[in-house]
Amino acid sequence: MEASSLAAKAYIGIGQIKPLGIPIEPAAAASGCGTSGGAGKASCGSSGGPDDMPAEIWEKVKNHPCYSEEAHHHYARMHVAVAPACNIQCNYCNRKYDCSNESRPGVVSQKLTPEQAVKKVVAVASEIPQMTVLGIAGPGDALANPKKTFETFRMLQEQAPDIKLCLSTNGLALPDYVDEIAKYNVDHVTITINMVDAAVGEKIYPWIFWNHKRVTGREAAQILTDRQILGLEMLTARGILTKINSVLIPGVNDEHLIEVNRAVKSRGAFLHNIMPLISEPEHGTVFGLTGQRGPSAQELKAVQDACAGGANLMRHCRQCRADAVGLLGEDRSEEFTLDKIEEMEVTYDLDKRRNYQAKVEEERQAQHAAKQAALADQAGAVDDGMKLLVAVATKGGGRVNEHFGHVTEFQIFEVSANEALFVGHRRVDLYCQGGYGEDEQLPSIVRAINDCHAVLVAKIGACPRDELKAAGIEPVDTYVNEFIEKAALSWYGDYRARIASGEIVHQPRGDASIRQGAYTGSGGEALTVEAAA
Ligand code: CLF
Ligand code: SF4
Repeated sequence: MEASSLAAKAYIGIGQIKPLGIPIEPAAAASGCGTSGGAGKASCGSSGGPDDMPAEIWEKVKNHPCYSEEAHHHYARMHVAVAPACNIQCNYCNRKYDCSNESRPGVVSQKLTPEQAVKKVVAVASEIPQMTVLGIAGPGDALANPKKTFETFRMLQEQAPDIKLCLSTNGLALPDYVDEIAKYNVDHVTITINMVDAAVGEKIYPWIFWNHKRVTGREAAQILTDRQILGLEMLTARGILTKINSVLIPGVNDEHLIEVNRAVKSRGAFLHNIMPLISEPEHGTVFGLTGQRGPSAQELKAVQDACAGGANLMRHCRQCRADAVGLLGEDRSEEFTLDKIEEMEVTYDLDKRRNYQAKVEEERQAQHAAKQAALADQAGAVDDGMKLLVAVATKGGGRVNEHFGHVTEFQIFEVSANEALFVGHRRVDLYCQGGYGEDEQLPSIVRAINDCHAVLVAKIGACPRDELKAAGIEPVDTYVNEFIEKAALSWYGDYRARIASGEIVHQPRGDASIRQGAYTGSGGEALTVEAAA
């Protein structure tokens, strides 16, 4: 079909994408970091801290797991699936499944009424005191279901006033609801913007529903992009933080996303989240059925890197489902099904939540200070520009503290002589199942981190160690419980020393594949299938 044949013509390979280098005009009325932080200030995005942004912005992002990379290790979010209908069609979506704005196709949801949703949020907030954000992210479009969306926000504000409100939208209806969004104190809005050019858009969107009729082709894409940009400008003018999600579709919008990044930065977007297309035939989407592939890990990184200097990037997104509960990268939704909630004794104790979060904040500050002190020891090395990727096994606390066999997700750091930067994560299937290593999982784990020179772990068995070595990835278990950045820098220094002594010869690495399909980490089983409207 059209999408795949066009894909073949327009493909942009790794290395062909160049950094922007184009001056960005700041938005006049913007309040997000994208403008106040200075053009391209790398620290003023999801990886920024209180010193990188105005105090009122830091207040909004410091405990939002998606808007602050650091916060996502400590604070949880939840979604309630109150918005089944959609007003557009994306070629990567099959609404029998979930909304690809914020969730992967193939993982299904339990549709809730606003009353059920609020009950669920209060129950979760009582059990998980570090749950700080409620998002409405499908399974359709939050603003194509305005009554249910805003009724949920209204009731929740009355019952749990400390929870931040967040919504995700395709943007078509956004300009009509900006006042309502402001009225309910929704501080964070995600708009999925995959293009700012209707010629690109018509390859992604077959139709939109607009002014009571279906509009197709380039006209549909033009209306959609105009509405998205208008909505973004209106939110920025009201000081509401915005995050732009873009699905990277190789051959369709890969190079174009650099233009999208520039366009949204100039309109005050706080963050840009470039996510890989997830596309399999069994999802039943147009792209899945026409063989449109998703990007490799290096293709995704190439586009993200090419956007350096534009809107700040989010790199810790987990493309979570529309009923996700818990920390990013874990899913506790199974613990909070409606029947289980009915049996729970729920006490919403605001003081208890505040006290708990104050302790989380203390621990976070202590970790931050300890990490800075550890990094100070590493400063001063001569940087010749060589950058390497390392995969890290961690179960939290910012340390190398997980066994290789227990990893469901590696964190990836890009290391140079004096910097170790988080650049993403890679999902893998558990190697250790029921106490034994599953050797058939090893090739897929190697493929997921094949662009890395080393994997830092707390412990690793002989078999995976040999297999990794054979693949050219160095297993490293000498930094147990060290802070990740310090360990990565220290390994890098050692690696350079071994090259200099002739012990090893440096070899560039290849590409890695992004794992497709549903997350199989902590308890994320599919819920009831609910076909959306
Ligand atoms: Fe949910 Fe989205 Fe709000 Fe976060 S998710 S509505 S901003 S609370 Fe977060 Fe999930 Fe990525 Fe979305 S990790 S898919 S960016
Ligand atoms: Fe699907 Fe979301 Fe696109 Fe609507 S906006 S078609 S629900 S991915």
